[in-house]
Amino acid sequence: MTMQPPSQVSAARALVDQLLVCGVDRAYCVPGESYLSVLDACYERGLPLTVCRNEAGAAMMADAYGKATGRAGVCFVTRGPGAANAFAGVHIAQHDSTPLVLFIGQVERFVRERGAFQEVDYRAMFGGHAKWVVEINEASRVNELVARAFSVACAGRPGPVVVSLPKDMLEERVATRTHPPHPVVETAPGAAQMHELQRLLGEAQRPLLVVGGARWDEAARRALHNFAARFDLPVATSYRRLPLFDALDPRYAGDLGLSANPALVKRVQACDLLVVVGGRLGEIPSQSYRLLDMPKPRMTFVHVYPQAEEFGRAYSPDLAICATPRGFAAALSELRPPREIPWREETRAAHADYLAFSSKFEPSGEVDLARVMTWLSDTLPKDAIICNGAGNYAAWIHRYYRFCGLGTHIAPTSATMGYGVPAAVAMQQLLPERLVVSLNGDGDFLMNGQEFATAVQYGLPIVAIVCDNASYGTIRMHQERQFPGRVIATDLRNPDFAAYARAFGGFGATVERTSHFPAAFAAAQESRLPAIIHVKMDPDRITPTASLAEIRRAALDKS
Ligand SMILES: Cc1ncc(C[n+]2csc(CCOP(=O)(O)OP(=O)(O)O)c2C)c(N)n1
Repeated sequence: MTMQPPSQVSAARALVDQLLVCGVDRAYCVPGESYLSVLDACYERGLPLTVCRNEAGAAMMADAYGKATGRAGVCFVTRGPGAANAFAGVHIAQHDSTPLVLFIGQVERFVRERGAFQEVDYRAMFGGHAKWVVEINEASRVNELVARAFSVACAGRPGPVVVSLPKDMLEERVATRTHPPHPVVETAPGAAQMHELQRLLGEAQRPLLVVGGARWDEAARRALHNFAARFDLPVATSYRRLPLFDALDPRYAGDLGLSANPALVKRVQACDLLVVVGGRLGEIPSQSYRLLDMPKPRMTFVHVYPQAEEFGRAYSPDLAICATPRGFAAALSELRPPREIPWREETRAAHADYLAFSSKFEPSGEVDLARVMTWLSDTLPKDAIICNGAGNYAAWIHRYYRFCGLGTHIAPTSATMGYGVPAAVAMQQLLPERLVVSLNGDGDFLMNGQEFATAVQYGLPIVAIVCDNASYGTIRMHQERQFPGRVIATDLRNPDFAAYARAFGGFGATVERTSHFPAAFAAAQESRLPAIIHVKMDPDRITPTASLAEIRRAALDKS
């Protein structure tokens, strides 16, 4: 049989063909003259693009897509300023272990190294952030290198890959064939390691599991729940990985993130076997590296992670298992619980502590975010998706919202402001039948609030809630702790966010009392438009537990 000679197409067209082979069904972009030929190839091949208002928004949408699907999110931006704007998304994807491929139009090859218009060395720019940065200089290698970009982004610990595309290279005609997509390999634990884990569980009196990281799917999550049920193990979730374990499962012990329940922190410190599955136990879940002794925790420490380089980075494990969450979860059914489980009461107490912490209301102003969050948690469908960025307002989500399904919370572990709106846009477009709610601080919202226009453009009825305390509240809190009373650069004079929504063609409502929130939310949903609910908060209610005045007083007393 003779092989058909490959046909001649532009490298841009070869690239888009390769994307389709790699399973890409949407890309997020801000157009640029540097990669017009790729846009045209998308036009020709029917690859859907979501056109955004800022490359930061586009890259965050691609990250949210990657988080929700486990497949690489794809973003196209122009050189120089476009790439600079997209940087935030690459940073998030690195910290969150999200597979993401960022394509950047680059200057022509024949002007490289002259400091040509918007020329940037992307290896230098993204080198410390991306898993791989490649500039494709040979049109004939587009298929090979694009296929590899997806492989690298998804392998082991997933992360971002940056592909630079010189404009003239994209326009060259080449005879190429698409490459088969690389398989994404699940690594499974060895029999000896599972045997050792079985032994450790047999000896434990007070074990505790912490789940985190990426690369989970429904089957792995279910297998983990079954394992926890058979062993009656208490399970905590790592920072911003709350949906990995059902909050209402009787074994859920709570969220080991920012402002974690002090009872949970104590419980982790007092356990005799700590099994961390999928996550890194980074600075936030390790409570600023004060949770455990370094480098060797006092308890027996088992770390399950998909990339061996991570072991011992902060904490030395007694048992290191290099496996993906799916590979590990699939092996859990082999383990047998002891005939008598000594920690049953401890598991009941852990869940009771969680329930008590997440239902205790502190004093508040006219708007009580604890009650708003509880109302949302009790009222929204269990598969509603909550997206947020960073700010103290998020502490109420972590504490009061009870997540009960994979992918129901999409938020950056890098605590990057401005993520909540683009993430919600991406989620609503990906999953049109689901209710998607974006939670934002006032400072947070205006970092990428322009993507509300994208929601309007594509008819995506997200409900964006803006928690307006007229300040960069988190920083004001830190300011009061460190420099009490010396307020600078943290006050904000805000627009009317409901009017902002209407000006964009959406629905807007303002809420100044807790009791008005449900009606505003219902009206937002009934409008079937992208909506903003402007929630006016008391600036003094800065955390779920302490007011600014209390924080200032405590700081003054100390000084
Ligand atoms: C992109 C980005 N810039 C700056 C910060 C530092 N930062 C963390 S929280 C915060 C203030 C957030 O204010 P706001 O969104 O109004 O929420 P609040 O804390 O008032 O609830 C800032 C500036 C950050 N995390 N991300």
